[in-house]
Amino acid sequence: MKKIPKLTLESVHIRAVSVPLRRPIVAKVGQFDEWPFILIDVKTSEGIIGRSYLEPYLKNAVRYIGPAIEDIVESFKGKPLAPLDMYRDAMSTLHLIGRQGVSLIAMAGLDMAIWDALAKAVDLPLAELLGGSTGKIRTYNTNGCWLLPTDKLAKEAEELVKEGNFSAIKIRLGRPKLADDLKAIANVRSAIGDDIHLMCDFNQGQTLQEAIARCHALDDQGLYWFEEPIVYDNYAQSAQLTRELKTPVQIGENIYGPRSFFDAVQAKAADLYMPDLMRIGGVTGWMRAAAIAGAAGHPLSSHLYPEVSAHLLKASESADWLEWRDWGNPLIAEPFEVKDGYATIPSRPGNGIEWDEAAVRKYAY
Ligand code: SMN
Ligand code: MG
Repeated sequence: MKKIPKLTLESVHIRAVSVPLRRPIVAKVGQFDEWPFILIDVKTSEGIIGRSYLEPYLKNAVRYIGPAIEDIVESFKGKPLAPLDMYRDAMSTLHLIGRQGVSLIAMAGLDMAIWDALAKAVDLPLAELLGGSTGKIRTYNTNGCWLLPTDKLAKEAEELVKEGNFSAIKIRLGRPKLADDLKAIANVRSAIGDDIHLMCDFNQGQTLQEAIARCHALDDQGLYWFEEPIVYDNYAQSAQLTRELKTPVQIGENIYGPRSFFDAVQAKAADLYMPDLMRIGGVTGWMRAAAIAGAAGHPLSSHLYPEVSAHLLKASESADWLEWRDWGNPLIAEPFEVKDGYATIPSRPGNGIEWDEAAVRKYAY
């Protein structure tokens, strides 16, 4: 039998890059012309390198997330690569500076890279290491239809569908006037027809009172879900909206760690959940949240991080939709194929992320 090497954490290599966006982001969370990534390479003494990235939204964030990652690595140097142990030990010390925010994001980045190394060591794709399989996962296109002037949306929506023969796309809503949100929906529908699912995202841009008025007014528009209608962490108010509305409420991209995820589920804050890997706590945090969502009967989608999320959805009981965004594609040696509304998880070992080093040099800052 082939002997599988036990891996030991040796060091971490962190690089900051920023990739120009094909379609600039205009959203309630901010406007972005480029998208920063923190690339993480975890080196083991056995020579296997685990890779992951973080999407910190803000270019300056690498100044504090980078040192946080290095600090955690410092305390685990020379120890066996065991992500569950690292998660537990880091949580028991990180509470001193807070278990959410930067500390959890740093942990999550490392955790994803470590799981990649472990999967490579046993020569399996991450989905298979977790007991699932590779192959296809349904995905919707999130690469556009931001809060643009409504007359720009029809053409863009049509492009979004065509880019991968998608059966679902996401638009952003929450314009100052209801009439403009209705125009946005009508323009998009006129371009893509009735057979494409239309998700919509409010990015927390409304108060509860505004959301009650706006979401009820849009409840018969046939939208697939209402994402983050209000501030992400008021689970009681979110539960009220979830009870009142026919359209399913989707939240999760801003939930930090499986414990808060559990709180949201217990509060019945939403119908649908879509964790974000850097906030839910990497692969370890995701799998714990996925168990909660599965047991509670909530469909689980993803937020950003399409490559690692695709593997994890394959290992999640209530897997629903992969959010597809291609902003990181230039950095990745072999981007995942997206065709006919499905992303294909490659059968190579690990999470499938290797860097295009020429592109990394080009976009470094
Ligand atoms: C989003 C993602 C990234 C930047 C802005 C907004 C959005 C989503 O919340 O769900 O894709
Ligand atoms: Mg969102």
